[in-house]
Amino acid sequence: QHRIALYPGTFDPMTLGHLDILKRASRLCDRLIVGVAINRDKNPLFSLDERVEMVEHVVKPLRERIEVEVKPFDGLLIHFVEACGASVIVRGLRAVSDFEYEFQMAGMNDRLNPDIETVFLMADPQYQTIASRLVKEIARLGGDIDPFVTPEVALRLKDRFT
Ligand code: COD
Repeated sequence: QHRIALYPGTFDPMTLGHLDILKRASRLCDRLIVGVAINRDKNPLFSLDERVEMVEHVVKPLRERIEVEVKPFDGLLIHFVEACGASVIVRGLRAVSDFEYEFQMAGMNDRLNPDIETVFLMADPQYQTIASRLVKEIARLGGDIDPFVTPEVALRLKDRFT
């Protein structure tokens, strides 16, 4: 059976926490699609194109082992999952604070399509506290972001704030 998993997110920008989840997910499926959400509500710092480019760069090494695709999406997640032919949604869990939001989303998506399973993965402890929101704040205030993102993403953040 050819199992397709979808890892959706805003990825504004993709961090080492996201990458760790991606690596773990790549061991659980035959094909992995990273869905980059337009997410107008979150008012992203990086444009959709920039976010897709950064994800493309980050996933390159994974392609030696598994088929990885990066696709932008708008609208309802479950419709996108169906259009991709995926059977699994991958989400990352950090602390308890993530749980309520993730629990609700997984529950609602299950109501919308019970044949699609949401799977939660935990990042390695060294990446668990990394959040795109805080990385952007640190970059904006001139702090060192190198431990939290890939060099490519770090460059873009530094560019954006100088
Ligand atoms: N360690 C582990 N996991 C992490 C880390 C970390 N350091 N950082 C982030 N993650 C996880 C997040 O918990 C999340 O699961 C995933 O990585 C992506 O994170 P983000 O922040 O980039 O993405 P989100 O949470 O903004 O993505 C939300 C969606 C865009 C998926 C959601 O809003 C959505 O589905 N939108 C489409 C509209 C829709 O269908 N709405 C109805 C939903 S029921």
